[in-house]
Amino acid sequence: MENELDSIGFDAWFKDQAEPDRLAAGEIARVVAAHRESYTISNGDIEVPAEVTGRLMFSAASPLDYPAVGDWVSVKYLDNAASAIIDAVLTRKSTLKRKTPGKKVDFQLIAGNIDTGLIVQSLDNNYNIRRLERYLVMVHDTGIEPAILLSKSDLLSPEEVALKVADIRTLMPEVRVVAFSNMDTTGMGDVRELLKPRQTYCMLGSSGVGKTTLLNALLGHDRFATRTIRDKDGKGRHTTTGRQLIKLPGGALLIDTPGMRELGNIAVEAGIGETFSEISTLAGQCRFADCSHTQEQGCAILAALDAGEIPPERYESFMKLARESAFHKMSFLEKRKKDRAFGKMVRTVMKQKKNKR
Ligand SMILES: Nc1nc2c(ncn2[C@@H]2O[C@H](COP(=O)(O)OP(=O)(O)OP(=O)(O)O)[C@@H](O)[C@H]2O)c(=O)[nH]1
Ligand SMILES: [Mg+2]
Ligand SMILES: [Zn+2]
Repeated sequence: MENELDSIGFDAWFKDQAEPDRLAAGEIARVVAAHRESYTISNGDIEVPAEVTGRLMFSAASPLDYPAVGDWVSVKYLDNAASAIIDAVLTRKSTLKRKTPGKKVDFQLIAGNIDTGLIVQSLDNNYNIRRLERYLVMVHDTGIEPAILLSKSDLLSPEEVALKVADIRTLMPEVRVVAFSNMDTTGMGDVRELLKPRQTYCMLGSSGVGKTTLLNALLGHDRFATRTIRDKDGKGRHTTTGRQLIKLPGGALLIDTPGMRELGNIAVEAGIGETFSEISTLAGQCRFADCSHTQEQGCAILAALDAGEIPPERYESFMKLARESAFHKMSFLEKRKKDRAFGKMVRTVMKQKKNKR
């Protein structure tokens, strides 16, 4: 039994979280699909439908207390193991979440226990460095390792692809970047090499970038529905609706998710620091510890901006995310006041920069 759990990512760390007698009884499983109100769980051998106990529902204080795809759970099997009930979610190694769209600061759970977040962007009109930064912040914030997959390389010349990859490597030198095509299979070897057995990966990215097409390609057959040619622009529609964890032939565990329309404002701090590491390092050198990096004398970030060491767009997106992050810790009234004042400040700084040049 335990060996089968290992094959779907169970390791010593999770073993420590599980009650030994539940483990010995074969009552530990992984959530491999999350539907609206039910789940599919797997023990590495069989998959069965499952629901949560009333007690778990009752004691849940937030959506984060419910099981998500990727979670390890303790279960009781029913009807000769034809179905199961989930009574507890084991402590997560990592929690991939995003703020729900809208004003309220609520989180939506995307997946649990992800080792690597695969940020997928297509190299056509979906390619956008600023959006990439947002995804990176989201992934970094949860302590998950990010990797960037650039799909649809067949739509660009090899030179154009190389330029875009080089751009990203300059801005984010510590993140792995792979360009590939599901159509002409360029780079598929690199993608496969990235995916290690028993490690859990989650694909994140806008609708239509080719996440499910990649999953099918890695599986070697068209198991899951992708957007059809006729529905080419597929406005506002997601082809994938649920979240599923699939074991690939090489032994890696891959979660496909529906494309995200917007990331919402992300209330994060650690993630910003890592994604903008060159800027946050400078922040430590500002004269004032509470420097807002907008007007202070002795601000190391403004100095670097002036010296052209930080591109203005990068400064702007750092400030925007930092502001959103601080914003969510404030009350509504504070927010309204701050938002206007701060927006004005950043605009003034940018204007001064432009006038100088
Ligand atoms: N040219 C080209 N088209 C691709 C590639 N990969 C996927 N596509 C096409 O892009 C469209 C969208 O692909 P999907 O795999 O359904 O996209 P998705 O990211 O899963 O979208 P959602 O499930 O809505 O989030 C389909 O028409 C695919 O055939 C690629 O590498 N090159
Ligand atoms: Mg899909
Ligand atoms: Zn500063």
